[in-house]
Amino acid sequence: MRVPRRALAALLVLAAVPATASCTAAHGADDPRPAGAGPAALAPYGRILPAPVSAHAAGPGYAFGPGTVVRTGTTDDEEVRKVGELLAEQLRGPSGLPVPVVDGAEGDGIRLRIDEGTEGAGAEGYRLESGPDGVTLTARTPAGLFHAGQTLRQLLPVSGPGTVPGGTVTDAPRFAYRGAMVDVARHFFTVEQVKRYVDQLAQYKVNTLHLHLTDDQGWRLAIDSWPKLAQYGGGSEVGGGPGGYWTKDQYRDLVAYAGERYVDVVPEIDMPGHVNAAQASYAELNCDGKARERYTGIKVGFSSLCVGKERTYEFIDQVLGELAELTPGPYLHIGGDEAHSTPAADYAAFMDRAQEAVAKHGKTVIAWHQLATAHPAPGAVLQYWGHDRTAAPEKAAVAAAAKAGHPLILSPADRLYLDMKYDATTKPGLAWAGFVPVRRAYDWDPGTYLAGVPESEILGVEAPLWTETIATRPDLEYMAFPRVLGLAELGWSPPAARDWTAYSRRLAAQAPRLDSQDVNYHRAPDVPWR
Ligand code: IFG
Repeated sequence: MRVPRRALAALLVLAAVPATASCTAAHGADDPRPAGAGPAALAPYGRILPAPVSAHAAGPGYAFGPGTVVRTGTTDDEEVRKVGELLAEQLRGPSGLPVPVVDGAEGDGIRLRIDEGTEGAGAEGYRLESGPDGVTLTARTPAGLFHAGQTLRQLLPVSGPGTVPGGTVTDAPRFAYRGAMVDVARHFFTVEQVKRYVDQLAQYKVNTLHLHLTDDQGWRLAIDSWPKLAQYGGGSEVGGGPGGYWTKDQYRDLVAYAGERYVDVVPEIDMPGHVNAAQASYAELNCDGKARERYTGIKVGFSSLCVGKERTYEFIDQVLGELAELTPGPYLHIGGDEAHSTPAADYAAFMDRAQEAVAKHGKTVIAWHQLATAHPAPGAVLQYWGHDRTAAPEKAAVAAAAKAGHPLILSPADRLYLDMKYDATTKPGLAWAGFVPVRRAYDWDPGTYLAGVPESEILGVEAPLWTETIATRPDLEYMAFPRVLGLAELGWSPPAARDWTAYSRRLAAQAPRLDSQDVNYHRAPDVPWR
């Protein structure tokens, strides 16, 4: 009886994989060392991060070399062509090869295809098939093709030409919202510095950048109707440095750059607390009619907009209106945290009107979870930043809000706050939520994290990076990497792939790539770096 070729090929692959490993995690398929001999090099399909739904090495691969072209197919879909151009650009750099982009779907090379029928791909997933004549990336959407391209990058050597091993990856994300936040208010960062973070995040399929634009220490985005907010309120920062701000054109440029990498920008104007920079810029925003001094310390909770003044609501309406025009994505974040100087009843009344303003400008609210103590508007999303020591009633109020139809973004401070020190030796960072080593940031399950909150009520996860103590790109990268790769896995990979030992090996295998990109990551002792 002749064994069909495909079945034989499948048998060969399975035979090569240790009995314990499933096809999903085909890492170690050709592991040359006896089990337990320490972390040997992972096979290419076994070191994709975030771990895909399924990856199978099989058959001969594709020689990526001087003749390689990217084919964006016959579709006249301009967006597909842009994905192809960006992928080609991302491949040219490390390989030094020309990698031209050509029309015409047929022929050798890297082929990008939109196929509505791509099994199980959803809005962001894809299929990748590699064989002797090339690599075919198939997805239902351009976003899926972009993500397929990021996986392809990891199947190639970090630099130079190489072979994409033969095989297939089928993949789709677990959560829709996979975010990272940068606080540009405590310390100012330039658009170029944030673009670099976007490049690194998009490489690991993170799809949301939350920008904390305003706080007590700085207002970082120009607002036409209130020009002194940025001109004066942006003129300092924690520690008394010069601060800075982004013009609208600079902000538009960042939003477009992120969008090309399928990263949505969620801008945050924190209110009614965390508003000293605004109240230093305009006396009329203070109940006593006196402008505040600019603040360069790191205390929180001392400022509050004047809830009883109508001018306050004109202010937030005009600011949110201008921000909505700059925001292609669905969300505006209105903060709502640490309003310790706003009486509870005033806070609720204020947040009612702030949420009306967001809806009036056609956007959906995201707010820190304290909004659950007031009246979250229909569809408002709550961002939970509690931790293991958060009181049970507070957790219960968040769970109740989730049950009442408010999706949650999980940002546990003692898991995902990237400004938390790794350990006592970490120079930058804070420690109010405890130390967060790499394993602690990864080794938890968002699907079961909050009692009474099923996975269906979890929109996703986000890792905030607050910058009270972080003022430079090297420090930002040191705190964010490698922990933000854990965020990427938690947000994307199937629950079955969540295993610290396996993940730590995938993470270690990213070191050559991070080194080649000059990322200043923390070589944490709990990761088996080579
Ligand atoms: N909590 C404050 C942040 C920042 C943070 C530093 C939130 C929502 C502590 N609010 O986190 O402004 O100061 O770790």
